[in-house]
Amino acid sequence: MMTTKLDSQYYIELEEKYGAHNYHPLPVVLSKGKGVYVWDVEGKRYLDFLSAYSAVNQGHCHPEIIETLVQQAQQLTLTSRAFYNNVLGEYEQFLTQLFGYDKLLPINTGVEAVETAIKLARKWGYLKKGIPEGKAQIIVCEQNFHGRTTTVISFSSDPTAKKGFAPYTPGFLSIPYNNIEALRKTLEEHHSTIAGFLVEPIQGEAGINVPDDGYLKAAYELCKQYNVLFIADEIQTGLGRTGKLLACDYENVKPDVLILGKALGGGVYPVSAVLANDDIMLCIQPGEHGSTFGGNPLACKIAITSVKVILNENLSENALKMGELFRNGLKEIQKKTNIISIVRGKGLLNAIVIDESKGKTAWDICLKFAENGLLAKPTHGNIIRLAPPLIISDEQIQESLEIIEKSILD
Ligand code: IF1
Repeated sequence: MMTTKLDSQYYIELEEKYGAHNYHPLPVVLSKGKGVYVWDVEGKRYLDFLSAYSAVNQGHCHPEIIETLVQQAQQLTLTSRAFYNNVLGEYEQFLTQLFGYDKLLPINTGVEAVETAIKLARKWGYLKKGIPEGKAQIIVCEQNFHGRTTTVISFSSDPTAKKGFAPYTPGFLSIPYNNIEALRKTLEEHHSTIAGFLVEPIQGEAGINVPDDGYLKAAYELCKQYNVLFIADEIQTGLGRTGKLLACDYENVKPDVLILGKALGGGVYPVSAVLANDDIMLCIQPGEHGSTFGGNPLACKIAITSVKVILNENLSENALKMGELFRNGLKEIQKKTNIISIVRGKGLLNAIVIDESKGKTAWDICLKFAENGLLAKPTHGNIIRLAPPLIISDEQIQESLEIIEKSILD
């Protein structure tokens, strides 16, 4: 019989030996999830404050989503787009009507949806805006995170994600985030060749970087002025996470191109999508873009249920309320210590910035959190992202605050 301690160690060593070393996980081996909780192989329970980077907004193994998965898996899972299937159209109708767009393009992972949006913007630039062939540019923001393909890392400012993977894809202009003047200047100078402005409504990887109120609206209006597509990457901020269905809703901005992913798959399946009106979406014609798995009936059914759960359970509203409660609690803890230099976020997308000069690293604190029953992960060294499933209750928020306080003051 192995001791329980050896159990975790066994799985960790297995991954270390046989898996590529492209991640550095916290030393916790999970084997079960339900709602806001996950359990490790020793049976220890944790509050999940990462939610698979916001892919599990509905909570782990949501019964309706699992039921949908099982039902559809027994009917039909994959046809490819060589044929029609009886779920894709209804899914497209549901999501386009919900968000108010003419069309949806279904794809699988977040970065594929970002790639889709880039291709769409370039095509629109040539066909509709009249940009000379090969000259289209897209404005992006410094500290962005949009995924890991060669094109997308080409405009990353994170050396870890980018260095050593050259040559890079040209056609991107990087400007400071949350800086309207920088956007205005770049548009003034280059507008005739600019097809789109790609932006995260809140920068996730950058450490939950919330822009000033009015930034998105002003950026959108500048885009209109210069006939440039406003492309919102709501892969992480979308579907209730920030306290509204979309983070752009805070400023009544309707992106020309909306990118969704993560929680669209309810934490059980990779599902992503790009939404736009006909004038833009129909620039892509049959054969010009696609994917084997995009729009498969299993994905579509899961996505319908995943979004319905967010709507029916009022998860945006809950994220707003619980987020308020949570940040207030964090600010109370902050008063008792000099370790937390900043508390920030919106809805349930939050972060604390750790002053590591006080002797504890963010990594050490996350290990302490885990020991005390809460899982979170540092980003950019000294920032800890705190983003539980949106179904979290009042009591569970209190429970999390107690763990955080105990771990930090210890
Ligand atoms: C990893 C970060 C989060 C995203 C936005 C597109 C994608 C992501 C706004 C790509 C993905 C993930 C991927 C994950 C880590 C994670 C992350 F810390 F790196 F930045 F969430 F904050 N747009 N974000 O956040 O989506 O292709 O992965 O489905 O390990 O790379 P994907």
